[in-house]
Amino acid sequence: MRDGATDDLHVATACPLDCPDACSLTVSVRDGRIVELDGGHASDVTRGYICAKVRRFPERMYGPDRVRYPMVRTGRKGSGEFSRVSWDEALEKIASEITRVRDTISPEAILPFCYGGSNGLLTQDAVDMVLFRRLGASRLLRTVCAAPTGAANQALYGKMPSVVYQDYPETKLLILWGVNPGVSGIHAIPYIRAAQKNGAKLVVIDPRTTPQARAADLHLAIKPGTDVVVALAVHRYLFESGHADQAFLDAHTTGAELLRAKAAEWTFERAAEVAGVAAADLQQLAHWYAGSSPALVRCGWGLERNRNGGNASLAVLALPAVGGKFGVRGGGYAMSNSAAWGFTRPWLDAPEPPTRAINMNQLGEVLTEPPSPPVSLLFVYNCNPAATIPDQARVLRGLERDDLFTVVFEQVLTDTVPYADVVLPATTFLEHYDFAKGYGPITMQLTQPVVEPIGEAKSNADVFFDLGRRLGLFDEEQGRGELDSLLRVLNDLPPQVGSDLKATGVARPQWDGAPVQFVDVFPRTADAKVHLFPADLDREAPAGLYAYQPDPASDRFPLALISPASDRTISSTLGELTRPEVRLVIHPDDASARQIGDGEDVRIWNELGEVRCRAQVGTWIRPGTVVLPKGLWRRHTANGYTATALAPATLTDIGGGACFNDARVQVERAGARQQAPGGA
Ligand SMILES: Nc1nc2c(c(=O)[nH]1)N[C@H]1C(S)=C(S)[C@@H](COP(=O)(O)OP(=O)(O)OC[C@H]3O[C@@H](n4cnc5c(=O)[nH]c(N)nc54)[C@H](O)[C@@H]3O)O[C@H]1N2
Ligand SMILES: Nc1nc2c(c(=O)[nH]1)N[C@H]1C(S)=C(S)[C@@H](COP(=O)(O)OP(=O)(O)OC[C@H]3O[C@@H](n4cnc5c(=O)[nH]c(N)nc54)[C@H](O)[C@@H]3O)O[C@H]1N2
Ligand SMILES: [Mo]
Repeated sequence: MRDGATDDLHVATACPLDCPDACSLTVSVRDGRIVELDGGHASDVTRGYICAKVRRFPERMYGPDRVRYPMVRTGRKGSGEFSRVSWDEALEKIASEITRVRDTISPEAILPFCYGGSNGLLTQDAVDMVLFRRLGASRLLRTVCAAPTGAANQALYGKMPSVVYQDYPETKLLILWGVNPGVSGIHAIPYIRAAQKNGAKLVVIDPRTTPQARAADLHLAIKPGTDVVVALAVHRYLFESGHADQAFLDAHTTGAELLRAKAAEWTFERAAEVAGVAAADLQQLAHWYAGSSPALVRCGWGLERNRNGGNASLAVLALPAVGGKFGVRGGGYAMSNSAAWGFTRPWLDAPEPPTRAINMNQLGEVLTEPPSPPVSLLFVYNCNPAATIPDQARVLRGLERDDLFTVVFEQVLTDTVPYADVVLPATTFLEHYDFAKGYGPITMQLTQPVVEPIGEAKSNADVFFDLGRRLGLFDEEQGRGELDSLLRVLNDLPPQVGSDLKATGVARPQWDGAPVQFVDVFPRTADAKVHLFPADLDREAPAGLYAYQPDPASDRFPLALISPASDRTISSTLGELTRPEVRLVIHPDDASARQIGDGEDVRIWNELGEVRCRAQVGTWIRPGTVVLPKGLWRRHTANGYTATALAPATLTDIGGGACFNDARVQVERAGARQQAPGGA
């Protein structure tokens, strides 16, 4: 479409970044350059507006931190000294290193390392995965996020599609549990407000007083990691007060009696003591939940990132089954809808080899205490592990290893790039094709290139295809890169989805994108029942199902540190843009006990590391808990370490997930300021 007045070109596309909303976009282009990015109307929920950070995406594309051409390392690892080479030289070097490691050590000494850069169907688990499978590389367990909630949702319901934003206004009780949509999925907010306007009560369960908590009828500012006992106290009430839906339990579930037995010990008083809230508030929550229909639990990811995260997710997601909340529009649960489409990836035509699996949360340990065979070649793409993986100091030590060959395929000069032996420039979603699949709203949209690639940047599909051919793993039959992959995916998608995407750029599932649970969609477990006490998870969890493992706080490290999503970045993506100074949020009681005033320099530390920045004293965090944002870059703190330096590399009880919100720390005044913080 051309704009008569300015002659700008307006291109419709979609945002595939790691956020539930998957916004449709309108991008304005002038003389081959993007001049504006705004919301589109193709998706049902974008409604013409987008978040402030993605609006700034052109600054990222054209900015000074952009990787524009391939480079090889010339200085020591971490120094960031590189010289420019051609694509041919860079790929030949990588191919020869892959061959060397494969032939002289083991194919399993190669580890592809990728996560959430783009959640699209083309940029991940496509050509890249075929290449690494054919090589026989180690497999990566992609557990840094959503592993516990995913395992719980899978075991209970086989990841049945869940309630979408559009149906929130139908509910009478909305519980936002460990989720902060005002930051992490902003298009939910108008629907939450509509629900409240329609008379719904709002409950927020979060250690922070988020804006949604402020607007809530009830805010439970629980201690991090105690969600499992809060949910079990509600279960106990439902079972013991006659509010469990016995007919539903008999017809549609297994294991209800075992869950009931686990919940029995959690009286409101006991659970309140563990969670650090008033018993009367727990009772209020239970009464409202028992008495409301439709009632909706919107489960987020804040509650999964601790030692009890898997059991917490199970207990929370099991509530609508016990309470009988399914079968009505606006009732049930809302969790990730990433699996809602229900198709696997037929274009992934290389079977998964039975090679070694490495949990990505343990990268630091894997690199510094090498297993046999060691990881000798690390191929990083769609991920920024130097900033986002737990135990940052150890990850960085591992990346410094001289006998490790590291490839970083990136859009910008992230904190991981300085550790690369070879850097490859990647296109962004405004320069390549992709499929944007939301995990809040259930839509799929075509992402298309809006401008020519910047510098010599190339798409994942093109680069992995080229590399595979150099290694003799691909021939012409696998196509020639991105466009062939695009067509392959379009043809392999379910027919209606593929043809809708071709015709309009957007597809919705058959129930028009807004399924009612137990009316339009049902559990996708083998027997179509809800498994309230899944035996395999019971064996996996160290203390068994629905167990609470106590708070690890000690006299040395008495404070819990959490690092929730911020409105400045998506994980660490966009962290290169200027942002306000980063501060540690601390409650006035904790601050005054340490003689810390607002704005003073502090040192936050534990046995894994230390972070230095300034304090922000505020009552919007419960006493005993402190907050740093997720997704910081090393330049954002005074000493170059972030919250991930304090996050333990221990795993969650279920799913092998990351424990970002399970850090225990001490905080003290840092005295005179040594060094100004980076950023703006
Ligand atoms: N702007 C923005 N949007 C994002 C992202 C981003 O980085 N920035 N990240 C995207 C990604 S990758 C994800 S996974 C999602 C995450 O989306 P959310 O789940 O909303 O993200 P978080 O901020 O990690 O956690 C939500 C809330 O949980 C609270 N919390 C922390 N610990 C606990 C606990 O033990 N129990 C309870 N009940 N609450 C707790 C935090 O205070 C926070 O307010 O957001 C996506 N959207
Ligand atoms: N302290 C703390 N840390 C956390 C969390 C927390 O709660 N607290 N939460 C975690 C969560 S929820 C998540 S999901 C992880 C995410 O952690 P990561 O997977 O590391 O995600 P990002 O930080 O977004 O980094 C993605 C990188 O991929 C690149 N990229 C994007 N698209 C492409 C592409 O098409 N090709 C290539 N080659 N590269 C591309 C981007 O430029 C970006 O640098 O972070 C985790 N880190
Ligand atoms: Mo995430």
